[in-house]
Amino acid sequence: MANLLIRGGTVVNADRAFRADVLCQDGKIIAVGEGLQAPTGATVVDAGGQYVMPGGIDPHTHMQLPFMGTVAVDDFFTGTAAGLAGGTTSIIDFVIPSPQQSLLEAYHTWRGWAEKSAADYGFHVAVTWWSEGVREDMGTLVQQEGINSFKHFMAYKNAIMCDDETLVNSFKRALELGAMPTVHAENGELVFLLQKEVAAMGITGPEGHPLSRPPMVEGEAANRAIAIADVLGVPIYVVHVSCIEAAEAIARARARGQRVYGEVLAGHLVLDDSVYRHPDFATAAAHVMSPPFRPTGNQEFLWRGLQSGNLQTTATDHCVFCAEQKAAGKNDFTKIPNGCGGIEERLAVIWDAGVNSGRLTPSEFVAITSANAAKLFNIYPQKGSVSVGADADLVVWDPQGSKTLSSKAQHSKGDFNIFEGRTVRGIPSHTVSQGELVFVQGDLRAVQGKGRYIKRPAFGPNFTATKLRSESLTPTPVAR
Ligand code: DUC
Ligand code: ZN
Ligand code: ZN
Repeated sequence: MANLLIRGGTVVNADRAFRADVLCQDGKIIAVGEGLQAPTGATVVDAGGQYVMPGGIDPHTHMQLPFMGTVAVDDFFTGTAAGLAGGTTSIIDFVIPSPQQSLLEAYHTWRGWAEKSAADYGFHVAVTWWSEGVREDMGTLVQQEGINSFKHFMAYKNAIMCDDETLVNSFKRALELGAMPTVHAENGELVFLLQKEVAAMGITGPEGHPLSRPPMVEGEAANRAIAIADVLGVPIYVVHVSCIEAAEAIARARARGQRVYGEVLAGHLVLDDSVYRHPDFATAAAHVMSPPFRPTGNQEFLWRGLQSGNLQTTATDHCVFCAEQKAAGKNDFTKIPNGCGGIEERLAVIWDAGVNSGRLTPSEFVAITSANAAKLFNIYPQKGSVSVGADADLVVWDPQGSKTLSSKAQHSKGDFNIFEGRTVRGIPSHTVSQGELVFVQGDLRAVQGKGRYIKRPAFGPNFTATKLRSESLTPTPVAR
């Protein structure tokens, strides 16, 4: 494989930023330092005036997800290609078995679908039901297949929702295996009830969606999942934290010393719930995702969470449905397929609203878009770091470049862009995946099938607070 030298930029890692050239060979970074010589035949990228950062990791995507009677339109190729165009070089997607389906069978199905991926990928596996077989499959997935995180949907009653019994059994098993439980925190029983109550009020349009999923529905589930994890002594990662109630639950638990982590979506940072009151059904429906966009005030609280370190990662929940699919809920908002895009826009939106506004330093940006996800899902520093020996997954970031985001120019197959019309300053000029240029000044060179499955090892013995917990709970029999 040819060499690639990125010359004259400022390397930004999560811990520091410094002037250095970066030399890549055979898919790895082999040197980082000033004044590096280009080997014969090397491709040289001039990064003068630009930042050289680890490629983004989106730890939450749903490519070609079969969901709510349809299938998300971005497959593993188009979705990851869109990511590369935006500087994201790895994703962690979700295997979601149907209730009663074997986890391993579902895992192999998703592995097959993902073979067309243009960027490196991994999977969280959802636990949607419980049995001895599920317990065994979790072991096989961790010990043989490189899975170290399991997802639990606390919403979507009568479909993929976990009850408390399943949460408890699965969290306990994850603890035994050194795997991270993650939750979609919404109380599915409350959503089920509120959907009927909102319909009974005569509200059938997309404006009913946020009414049926208010912030406390998320806050309750986050608190419950965190409490269960605390009793069992297992760390927990809460996906798409969208509101003050859930962010506060995480902050409180962390202040008590619990290992709780939270993820925020780019959309939840910059959009509010007014989108659901848009007079055009297609526009309002295009924003239907769960949890919904929240009233003004929540967004600033999420930024504060990222600034303080109480929330650690950013993602997109990239799960794209077109207008024709969203139209299934024309007369009933509960039938609108839930999901929005964003994998191509995430880095630019967060840079523009986060770094340009002074909320985040460039290093903090790298932490929340790449390094923290790599650390939390145990692939650091292979991913998430510009350092010798790391994978050569990089983005050369032009802080002066700007563009106006639009569905017309996006690489996703979706027909809508939730960031439509937003002008961002700070965009990728080049994306490097496995040491190869895959995006150059607007020219996308994604290759179908080039992405690799990245195994993620189980966490080590100090992963949990179990020891402390079990000591404090050591029962002392009462002599009678
Ligand atoms: N939320 C969505 O909006 N789409 C996919 C799954 C989810 O939890
Ligand atoms: Zn979710
Ligand atoms: Zn999701």
